[in-house]
Amino acid sequence: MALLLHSTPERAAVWGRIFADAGEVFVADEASVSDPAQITHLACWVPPADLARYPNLHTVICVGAGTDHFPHLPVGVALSRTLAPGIEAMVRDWAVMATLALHRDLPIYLDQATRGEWRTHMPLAASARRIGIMGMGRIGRLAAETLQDMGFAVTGYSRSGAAVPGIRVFGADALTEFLAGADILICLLPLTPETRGLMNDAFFARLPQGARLVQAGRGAQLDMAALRRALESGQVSAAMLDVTDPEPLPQGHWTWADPRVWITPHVAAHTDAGEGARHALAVIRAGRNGQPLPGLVDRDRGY
Ligand code: NDP
Ligand code: OXD
Repeated sequence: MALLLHSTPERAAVWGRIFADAGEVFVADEASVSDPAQITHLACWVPPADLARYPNLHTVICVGAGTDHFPHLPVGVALSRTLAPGIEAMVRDWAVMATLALHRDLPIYLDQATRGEWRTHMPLAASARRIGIMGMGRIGRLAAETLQDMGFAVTGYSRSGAAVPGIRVFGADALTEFLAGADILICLLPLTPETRGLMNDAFFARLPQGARLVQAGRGAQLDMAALRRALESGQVSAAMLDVTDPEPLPQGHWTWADPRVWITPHVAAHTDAGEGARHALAVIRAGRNGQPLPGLVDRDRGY
């Protein structure tokens, strides 16, 4: 039984030390695999091309939270998404940063600054701004708590509508009602067949006029042409995007030059190497003890 890491030498060095301390067998890269039959676990962000090379592979561990880029794992191979706690905190920080920037009209002021224009726009108190968070999972719940503590009026939306203490959560059948109350919409959804292309013309039409968008889920959830139309009509007034489709977003894409849209290059979170390795150890041990795998992805549900 051995874990193969498909990552950078720097990360492999950290994982190697943690696995050595734990007495687990660790292979730092594909070139170091002497016996492919020994590999039972693979940890990676992007999987290596030829998984069939490892006949005894039974568990793949995604070192990121989103696993939409693992659609074709061999039947019988379990998929675990990392539960590294630093990811949740980092995406929460990015979402709060983007929300505050939109709440306090930063895109307008940055645009005015390019012309040296001193013009004020009436600021709103946090309590007067309704924040709607799509995706009330590990990250969405943390963002919701933080924004609520800052005084914003926060609601959530999830597939199940499962209760979150102190926050009204709408279920998948109440999207229209949820969107109608989202002055700033934050997307923290996984990419699944249901969420692909979700943010389209009809979707934007259900938001309050002039709504603002914070997108840290996955690029393919957002129809960029629909966003452009919503910006032109004033239905959406500004957007901050950390994820795009495609990534990297090509030079010359209209969003780069549009002062209402601010883009960061998928940097909301980065998995800490040590936290990633400790999650992998927890997966190995749970499997060995016949316990549920931490972070197990439901392949039918898609997250
Ligand atoms: P979780 O699996 O913990 O939570 C997912 C949430 O989305 C759940 O609340 C789930 O509902 C909800 N959901 C799923 N499908 C639907 C649907 N069709 N309609 C409504 N709600 C739905 O995921 P995380 O919070 O850990 O991460 C969420 C996503 O954030 C990742 O999948 C990834 O795409 C993105 N991400 C982006 C990063 C970045 O750097 N930009 C970094 C990390 C993550 P329910 O509660 O009912 O199951
Ligand atoms: C992601 C991540 O899922 O960085 O985007 O974890």
